[in-house]
Amino acid sequence: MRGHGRFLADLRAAGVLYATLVRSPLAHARVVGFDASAARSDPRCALVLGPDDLAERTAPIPTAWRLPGQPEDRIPIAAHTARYAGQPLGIVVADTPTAAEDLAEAVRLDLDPLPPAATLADALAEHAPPIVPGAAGNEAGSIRFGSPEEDVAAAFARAELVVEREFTLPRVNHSPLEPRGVLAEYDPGTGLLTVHAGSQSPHSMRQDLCAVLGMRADRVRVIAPDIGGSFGSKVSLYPDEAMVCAAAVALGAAVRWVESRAENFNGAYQGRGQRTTARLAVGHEGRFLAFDAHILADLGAYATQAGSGPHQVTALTLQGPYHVDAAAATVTGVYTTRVPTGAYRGYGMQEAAFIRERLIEEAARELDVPAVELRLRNLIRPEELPHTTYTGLTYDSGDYGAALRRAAALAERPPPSDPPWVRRGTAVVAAVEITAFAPSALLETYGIAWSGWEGARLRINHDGTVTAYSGVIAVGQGIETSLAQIAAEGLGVPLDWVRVELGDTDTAPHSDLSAQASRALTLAGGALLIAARRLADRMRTLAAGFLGTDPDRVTQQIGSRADPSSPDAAFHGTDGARITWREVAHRGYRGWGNRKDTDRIRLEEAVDFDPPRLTFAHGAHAAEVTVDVGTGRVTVTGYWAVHDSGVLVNPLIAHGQIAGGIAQGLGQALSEEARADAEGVPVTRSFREYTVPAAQDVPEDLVIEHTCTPSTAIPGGFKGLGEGGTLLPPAAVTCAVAAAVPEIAHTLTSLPLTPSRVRAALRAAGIT
Ligand code: SMO
Repeated sequence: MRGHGRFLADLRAAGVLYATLVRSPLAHARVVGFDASAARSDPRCALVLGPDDLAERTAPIPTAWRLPGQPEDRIPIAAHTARYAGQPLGIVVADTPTAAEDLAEAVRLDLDPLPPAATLADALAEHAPPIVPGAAGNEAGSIRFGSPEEDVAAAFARAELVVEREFTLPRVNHSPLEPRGVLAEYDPGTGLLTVHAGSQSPHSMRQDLCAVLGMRADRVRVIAPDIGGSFGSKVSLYPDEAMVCAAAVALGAAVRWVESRAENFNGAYQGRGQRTTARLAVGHEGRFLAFDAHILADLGAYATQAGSGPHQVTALTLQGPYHVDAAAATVTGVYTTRVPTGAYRGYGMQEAAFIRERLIEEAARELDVPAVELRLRNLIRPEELPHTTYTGLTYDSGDYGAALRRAAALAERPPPSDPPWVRRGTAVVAAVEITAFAPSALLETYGIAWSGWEGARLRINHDGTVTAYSGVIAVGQGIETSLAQIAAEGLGVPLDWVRVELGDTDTAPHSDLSAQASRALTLAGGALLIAARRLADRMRTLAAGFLGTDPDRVTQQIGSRADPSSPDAAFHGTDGARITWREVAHRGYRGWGNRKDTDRIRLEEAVDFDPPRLTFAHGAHAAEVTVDVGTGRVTVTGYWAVHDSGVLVNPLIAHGQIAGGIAQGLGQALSEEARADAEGVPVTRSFREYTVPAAQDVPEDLVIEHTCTPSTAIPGGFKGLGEGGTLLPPAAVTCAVAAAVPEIAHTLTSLPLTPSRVRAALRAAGIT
């Protein structure tokens, strides 16, 4: 950590102006007036755009992935009705950040309050206020995945035990270290809009910006600088970001906006937000017969780019790593007057794991069999792969039992003697993870309006150094290093000779989904590996020509030094003849040598890679917890994770990714909940009210191990792991609490397990 990163607020721009958003303080209101006359007459003011001005300059954001029956209702930049507290209604631009804040406060909003519907229950109530004008109610359509109704009914009819629960998974904030931000510069001379943005997906942002601003794609360039975390919160264009760009165009100047932490709490989209009724049917000898679920998804005030996507993934992945005779789930989207929800690391799979593993743990308790034993009995075995689930996912490779047995073995330790007010319990849970989200044709079948392929552009420079371009971006996940490793290993050059350039729509290969859905390393890395192997072949062929021998008689020595002028990296022919990598590059650039491929003189490859199918990572987590029955406080005293992400490129980064994911998952298990009052106004607006895990909340001796079943779909055998760590902590911790205090196990269906919630359950059970 050297402090040399360049984040949005670090970027320099000549004559930059500063923006502040004017946001609705109410959850639901008609905007009757937006009086900016005081602000506009202030000499520090450069520009104010209210709803009417924005209506002239912008179109709504195009949405994607709608549910069947979901009304056409796009997110406006110009809002004449506020549908959530914190919704941006206008923008003020001034010569300093302080002036912009002062002048934004001077804008007089005249709001005509409408009744809020802050919760799923409120939004679905009989006389609920309509949130989407013209829609029949606040339901936003439904979709069902899985087995035919009669198969599910038959499986439940055969059951010896049915476990049914209602699960509540609250909204959470992503809490990236760096909030959102945009630096937009418009050059009236060239008509070019250059946007630096904390975006997970610069190409999609450009596409949406073009639609919103009515601009040509060749006139809009989006660049993602270093980004301090995102976790799904920066995947789509936001209205406030679009307003900053519209202001830059209007002014013909550079405008910067850096989101405050308070804004991030109520203006950035949230994650999760689901109420689900789910059942598990268990047959003879504890065989799982069927899962089914009905998911109510809290979409918030608008359907975002992801919209109901995460909840659909919950439905798609409910079955997890287990055999069943039938499985089905229905998702119903519901509008509420709260900030929209969207993608969050784990993308519906954490929710699915929580629901499934809780049902299994409850079944084990009711059957009085060890839960690990029940899981092992029902896991899909390695020799049964590939296996297609009832929702049409084809698991490619893995050994689910090996991971579960290993996690269980790691967690086995003699219990210490606890004081009488402490209960201790352990649980082991499992999940399969969709990774490498592609191929494009599969996305098309799900009605997703993006492509899944990734490109790579790889160039050997005249001095033998290497430049790699990719459309994925860096959000702190170390992807530059992992991609450099893939290129270096594929070419046979030292790592330090490779520079990786990411996230610039002018230079990067096209990428719609970019760094989302545990896909950057697998797909961009897969493309890069293909490009590197091709270039390595061309270098060898060139070298053979210079050495006067056949390519297959040439051996390549990898330089050991971090110095591109080092003579170590060389091709050896027969009879001791040799030529350095650098010299081959140098001559190659000049078109020297006996070259048959004169149409390809440049030492550059561009590869597009659309994999044949999804690839599935998997894992098992074990948690040991103590429950203080006096205070209700849950402490995680041990945590063991076994992951399989195929071939690991950089084990240290893999460890960090899984560890970070576990920490984030523990937060959702124990403390995180984005709450609003009855009027729908957020009450968690800072880290005082919204508790993310601190160092002392994560076990110091966190154990992370890896097993390896290579992907059969991705060159290199890589599988994704960006989200894997977050999938299981809520399930593991909650099941461990259930094991510690079986008297309250049946009530453990809602997160987070705060002391007050646990104590209420303990009290209801007569324990405290
Ligand atoms: S939740 Mo992610 O950025 O796929």
